[in-house]
Amino acid sequence: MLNVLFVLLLLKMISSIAPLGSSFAQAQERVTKLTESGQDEVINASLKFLKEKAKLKAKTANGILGGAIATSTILGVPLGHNGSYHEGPTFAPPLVREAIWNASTNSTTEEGKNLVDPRVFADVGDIPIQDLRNLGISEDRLMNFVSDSVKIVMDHAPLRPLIVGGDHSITFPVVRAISEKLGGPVDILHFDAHPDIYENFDNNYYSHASPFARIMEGKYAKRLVQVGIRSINDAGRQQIEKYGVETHEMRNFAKDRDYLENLTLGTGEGVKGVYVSIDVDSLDPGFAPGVSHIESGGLSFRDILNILQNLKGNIVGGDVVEFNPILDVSNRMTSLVAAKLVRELAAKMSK
Ligand SMILES: [Mn+2]
Repeated sequence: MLNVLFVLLLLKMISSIAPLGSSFAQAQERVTKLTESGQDEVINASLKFLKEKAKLKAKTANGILGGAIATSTILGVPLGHNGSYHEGPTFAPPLVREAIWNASTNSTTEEGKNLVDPRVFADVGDIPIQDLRNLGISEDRLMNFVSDSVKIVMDHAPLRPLIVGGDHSITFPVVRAISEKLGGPVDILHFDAHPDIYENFDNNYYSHASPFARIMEGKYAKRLVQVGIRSINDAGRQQIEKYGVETHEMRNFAKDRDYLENLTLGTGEGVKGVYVSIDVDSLDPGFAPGVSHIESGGLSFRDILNILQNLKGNIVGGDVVEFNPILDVSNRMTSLVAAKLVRELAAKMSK
């Protein structure tokens, strides 16, 4: 009797996917449709969850002492599978968050902003990248989900997105979202050992070695100012030439320092603001050993802060990416370094 019931149940399941008599191709198509509509439900639920959190944070930021103009808002994007060497950055956001708040230091930034002030700093949590990958989501839909999540943060003034990655591939869907939302390009200040501007790397359109090619070809940025670059080949130089990128190589840093410490960005015609993207490997590995691509001869922490703190411009968003906790040293030094980058960028963004 149980066997009969089991066979009946199995027949019902099969017929719900592929009605008897239909071809295998039809059945496959049906499964794809069912899967995609199921994914849609999960995506919509995730975006709704994010929306409710952003709504609450915006209310809090607006609710005291006349509110804020810009509240830097952490959005964790734990995506590491577009890395070409290690996937560890997928584990970074919770560790960075812990390092922001642990008792190793107080909550006041260098220039005196207090991160416990809800007008300065908010956090809307991490988005469920791995959950969606477990459901078989396509790469295009996953990157669209990242963009849609950023737009939801921006829907809730005064919140402005400060992305904690993740590998560098996420900068493309983030900047695309910001540019689409603001209705024009941004200028980008980009700290990195690498220009990340390959037209094609490993045949992965979304490779972490290509986000700035995607951004420039999509015209989501006008000026791209790169600092800390010290690993660049002929293909990279051709791309930099093609897109008119302002690349400041590390070998010329002593000469370029004055210029970089007096930057004004985001003022060109039609430009909607400044985006700051910080790859942790822009720092010399002596300052930040927990990264996937160790490249000696980099910036000091103070070099980055001198450029960032003196920057003039309306910062509409930013990211800190490529911290790899799996390769960090045992006292978690790099998580504290990445956390301080987030804290100081948050202080700079907020107003
Ligand atoms: Mn890099």
